[in-house]
Amino acid sequence: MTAHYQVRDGVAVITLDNPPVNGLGHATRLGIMAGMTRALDDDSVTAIVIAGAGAAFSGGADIREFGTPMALQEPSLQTVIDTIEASPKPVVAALHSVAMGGGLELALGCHYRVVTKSARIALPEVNLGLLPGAGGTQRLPRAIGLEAALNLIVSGKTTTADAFGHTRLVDHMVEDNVVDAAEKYARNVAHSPGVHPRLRDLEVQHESADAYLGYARMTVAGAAGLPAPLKCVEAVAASLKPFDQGMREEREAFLHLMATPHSRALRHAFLAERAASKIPDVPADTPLRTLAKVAVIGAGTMGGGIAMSFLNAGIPVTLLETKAEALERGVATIRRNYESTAKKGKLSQEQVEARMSLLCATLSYDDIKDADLVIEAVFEDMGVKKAVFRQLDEIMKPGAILASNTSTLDVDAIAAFTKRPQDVVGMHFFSPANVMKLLEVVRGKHTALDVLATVMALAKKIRKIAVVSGVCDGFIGNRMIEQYSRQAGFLLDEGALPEQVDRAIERFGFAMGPFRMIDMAGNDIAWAIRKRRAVEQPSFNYSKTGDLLCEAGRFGQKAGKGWYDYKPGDRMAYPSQQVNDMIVEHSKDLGIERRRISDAEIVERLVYALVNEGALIVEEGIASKASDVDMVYLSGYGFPQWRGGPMRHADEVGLYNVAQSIRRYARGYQGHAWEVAPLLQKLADAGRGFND
Ligand code: 3H9
Repeated sequence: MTAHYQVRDGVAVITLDNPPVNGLGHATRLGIMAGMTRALDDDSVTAIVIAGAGAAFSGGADIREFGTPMALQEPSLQTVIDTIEASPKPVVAALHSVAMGGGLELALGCHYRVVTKSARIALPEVNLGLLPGAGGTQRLPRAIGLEAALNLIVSGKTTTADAFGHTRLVDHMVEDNVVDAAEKYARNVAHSPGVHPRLRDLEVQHESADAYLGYARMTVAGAAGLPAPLKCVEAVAASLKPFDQGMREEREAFLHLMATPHSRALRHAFLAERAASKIPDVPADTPLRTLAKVAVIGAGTMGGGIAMSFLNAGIPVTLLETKAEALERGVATIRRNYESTAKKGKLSQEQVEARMSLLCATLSYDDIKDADLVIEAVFEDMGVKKAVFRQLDEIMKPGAILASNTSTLDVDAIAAFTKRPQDVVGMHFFSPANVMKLLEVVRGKHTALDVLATVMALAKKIRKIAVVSGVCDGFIGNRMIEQYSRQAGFLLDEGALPEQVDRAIERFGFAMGPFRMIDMAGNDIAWAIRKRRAVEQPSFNYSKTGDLLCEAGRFGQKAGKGWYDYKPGDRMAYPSQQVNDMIVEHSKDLGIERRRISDAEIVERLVYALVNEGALIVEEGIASKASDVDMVYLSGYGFPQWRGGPMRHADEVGLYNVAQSIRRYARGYQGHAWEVAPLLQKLADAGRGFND
């Protein structure tokens, strides 16, 4: 049963009970309807309360049902709400903890709402590329006013209920014990004369609705390519019309949005994020190791950023360096970062001090030996890592988790420097570590299951999106980006220029094209990787343009010149005549007659390079599922959210079509770089997708 029924002293209490968040799936909707029927048929019942069991009133419609026939199966949420609203016996919603999406819409259909002050209220459908589709766009403006409702619906943001104390959204506010309060409230209103209040009967008033809505339309028009925000505005605008007409317009827009690729991708991204925390062979009830004390080794950019991630979550950190000067510099940088956030008004001075007070700086390994977790963020060199891990193995207490922030080195080799490889794990933060959401958790051959479970739980605490990767060169993200960057280079050889490549992929939705990105990260870093690769894998070739660029000292933004020119104090990338001439000259040297390359080809080659490598990564078990690859790209590499990640995008295009394109590119310039990944081919042949 996903909804319980009980009668207490003349009040029927229908309790939603569909863990984890009482999603309003088909079984729950059936349960509510069954409860309503029983309550209406029972003469001893004078009023009805609808409440939620556990940690939520309701998180809304069951997202996992979307795209299946169950989503629209009767009784629909609409039918449930209509039944409640038409009930001759008063229905009181008891809202606690979370009332979101369809959950809030269900409550708005009740006659009264008793609410805990701290309940989190939202209509977040827009984040899923949707709009509230069970009357939210019509009833919320009637409850809290046009402007407030529009803001909530278009932003999808969560607000605590105390902000609505003075509105028709809340009939009675309580601190806690909401069900008791709702029962009491229900008894009081049970015998009120006349019909019970229905939000649908109110009119939406606004002094200058046309002007306001015109402004809102203009504002959301900037939400590039996304249809939902504008549809939200239109649906809320329809709340000025008669209720039933507004409901019809809302319904039509909801069904339209549900079928868009944007919504499919955003729903995928939502579920992929939750799925990433689940590791197939790590049971959900794996006991976690205690993590009370954390240490970070290395106070450089990475170590400082990692330390800040913990301080931001209220977790004390000991920061260790070998030289006093480097340690002082590291601590000063952390303080400066916080002070600058405070200057922007995003932190109070007290918060700055509170965070700094959790930071302890030391030059002695003795001060970290009883830490539960130590994260090494020292120079990316196996010799240096070896010295650190030998030392850690000697001094750290038994059971401590020893983590490396390496982005390129073999975690199994690092683990082998210790006598406790089961306690060693990779924690690959992305720079700036205090800002970037992605954390690749690198699972070594011997990493213990409870170490993985503990690190994944910790990631949630420090608000990172953790994805598990097996050990391979570059792990998931950088291994894939290498193929993408390779194609970007080959495109230059053939006829494109950096600004065209960047513009094409940015129009596709990437936050930043490959050349602007590498100018920011530093061309010298990629150069060093290519040099290493030339020794390890001589047959793995690249366009030489990147080397020519570095030989000219054009290392990127930090040098004031890279693929683009930069002006002091200005991060804007200006196309460089010198670089463009160098590229054209290089094509001539190769004997290539440059051709006009379409933006569509640029996008396909870059994105399919990711997809094909992603398929190999899934096939090899480096990622345990395709949606993990998507999460890496959505949270760490600026892949457009509304495309759901490279693998999801490939599913949308159709794997057959992706494989065909790859085969076509394999016949072109540097075609040896393309070979359809066996998993991609297998799924294409079976008419399936990566995420099916
Ligand atoms: C809608 O309502 C449409 C209607 O307008 C119209 C209908 C006709 N369904 O985030 P967490 C699961 S659209 C199913 O880690 P937290 C989630 O997958 C919906 N499952 O926890 C995860 O499962 P698992 C509008 C859901 O405490 C578990 O709950 N509503 C749903 O950090 C824990 O999730 C939304 O968009 C759902 N609706 O945050 C609300 N919600 O353990 C989206 C969550 O198996 N949800 N799950 O991995 C949220 O914002 C957060 O999950 C919430 C809890 C704040 C509720």
